[in-house]
Amino acid sequence: MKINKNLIAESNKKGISEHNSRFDFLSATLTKNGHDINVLLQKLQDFQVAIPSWALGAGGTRFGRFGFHGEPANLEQKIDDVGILHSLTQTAGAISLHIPWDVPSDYSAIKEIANSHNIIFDAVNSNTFQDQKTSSESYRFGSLSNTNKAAREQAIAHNIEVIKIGDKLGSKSLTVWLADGANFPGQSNFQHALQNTENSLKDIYKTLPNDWKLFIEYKPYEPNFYSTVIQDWGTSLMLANACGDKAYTLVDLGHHLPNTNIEQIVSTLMLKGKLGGFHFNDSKYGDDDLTVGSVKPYALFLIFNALVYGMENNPQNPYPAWMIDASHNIKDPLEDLIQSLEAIQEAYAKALLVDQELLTEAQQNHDVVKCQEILQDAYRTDVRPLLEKARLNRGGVIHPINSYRSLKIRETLISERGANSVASGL
Ligand SMILES: [Mn+2]
Repeated sequence: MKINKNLIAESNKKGISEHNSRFDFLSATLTKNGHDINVLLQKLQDFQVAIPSWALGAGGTRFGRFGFHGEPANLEQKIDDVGILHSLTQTAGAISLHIPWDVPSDYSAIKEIANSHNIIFDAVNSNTFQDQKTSSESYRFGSLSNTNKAAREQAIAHNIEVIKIGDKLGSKSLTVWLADGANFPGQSNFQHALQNTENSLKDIYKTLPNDWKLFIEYKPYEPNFYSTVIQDWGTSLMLANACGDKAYTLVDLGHHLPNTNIEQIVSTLMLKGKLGGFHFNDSKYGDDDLTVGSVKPYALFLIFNALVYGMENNPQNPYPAWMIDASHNIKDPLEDLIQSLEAIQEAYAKALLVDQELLTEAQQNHDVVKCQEILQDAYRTDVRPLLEKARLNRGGVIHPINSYRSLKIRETLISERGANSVASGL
């Protein structure tokens, strides 16, 4: 299914006059407060978030999975789904592939489909957290950290293969997330596990093309519950530094213990020029992978405030690769992703409204009350008309969820693909 310009225009007819009056009011208020509306709009229009190929079908828990009708059954259909998201929101201009779930059979055909949707290939993701039918070694006791050299070599070779696949598609980065760790005290020698991981990452890094980046993700627990080898940002940063200039830390919002100050982590990494990638989701307890902004929108805003500060003040840090990393257990995955994209843009827009000069002045004067006022004044602004305008300017819709429903997109996908199609890899 493809959404053409006529459908978009038709869909926008209903809400346009209300949008105009809401936008005019916000635009006048922000202009009066010294903001340049066109600069804000351009930044929002340029902000694109990659959609991971595994988020387009229903996820599941270790207890089971409730499928969603009309799921994309192959890579072509997954790219089509991101195309739908991008047509409506104009914010999802990239797809992040998971290997081996999404290995293309015909590269030029796949590139053509993506091109027709104006979608590029973002970071490729390797998988050493489950065994493949064809593999000779098992990852039951780890991959890059495994005490068994043959298992480590298999995991290294897989990552190198993923780089080659990504290179053929135009990807420029590899994300490594390791499930390696231990379930019980005494099971693993921490030092050996870390040293093996460092050596393995260096072997992968050696094969990285010059214009590529390596993103090293961390996570404190799960699927191993006593320890993980790359448990936190400090360990990830150490490994990235050991590899070299093209290696970076990747922050996933759900990969922290409850109440961790993620905005401070972001600031530290950007100061050191080492924040490479960023995975959005939300959580109440752990790596819950819930819709972005559904539980802690103010925390997301504070993180974006640190990101915006870093993007404006840290030329030593490359522009981060943004991706949603969530799982959709009960919602329509496409509706869930639309809500996440909206929450990301909203937090970004609000962070752009923070008067950084005024904040610095208040910080230097130790005016703690004023500091809080500046942040919360930005946070309390209803920026949704700004998001609507940014979407309209790029050819998207005013209200993505409303349009998704009124255009009967899920119904069309079900009639095209069948009610029982299951997303590959899940
Ligand atoms: Mn992640």
